[in-house]
Amino acid sequence: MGALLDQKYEKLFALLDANGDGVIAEDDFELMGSRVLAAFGEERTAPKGKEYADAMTTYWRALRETADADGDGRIDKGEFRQALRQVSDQFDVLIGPLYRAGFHLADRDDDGLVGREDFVTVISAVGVPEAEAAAAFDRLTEQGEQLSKDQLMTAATQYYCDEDPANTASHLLFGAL
Ligand SMILES: [Ca+2]
Ligand SMILES: [Ca+2]
Repeated sequence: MGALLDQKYEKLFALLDANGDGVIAEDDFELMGSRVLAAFGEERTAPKGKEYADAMTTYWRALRETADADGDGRIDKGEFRQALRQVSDQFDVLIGPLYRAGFHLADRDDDGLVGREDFVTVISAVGVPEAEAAAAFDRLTEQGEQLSKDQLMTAATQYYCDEDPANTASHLLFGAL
């Protein structure tokens, strides 16, 4: 695996290990999902809350089925890196839904655009410091005021799948590597 992808997956592991115990398990997804929904005051039963919770489940199941060879429900860093590489091959169906759902949560007025404050809310809810989340927004929008869903999905796809160092804004979606 290329060094850049490795660095990005390392960052994702640290964020997804929401309870910080060194492995990724279902409780981490529960915790992260709760934090994100709470940040927007959204219930799991509401349409956007359900979309997000379902997308978390899809992502977790894909990881578990790919990575958890011994079936103990815990994924360590090495297993994670290998599995994510495979899962990312099906980004659109296994990972993309989570980013679309996150965008929908942040797009409170449903106009297809997300402003800086709501972007910072969702990105910091997954564990990125606010200042880094704000800087990520400014890079992605090239200092613009609103982020489109296409811009976010391009950035997310490149984060998981792309190793071209020129795509800096995407690689720094979750802050410094
Ligand atoms: Ca954990
Ligand atoms: Ca909006």
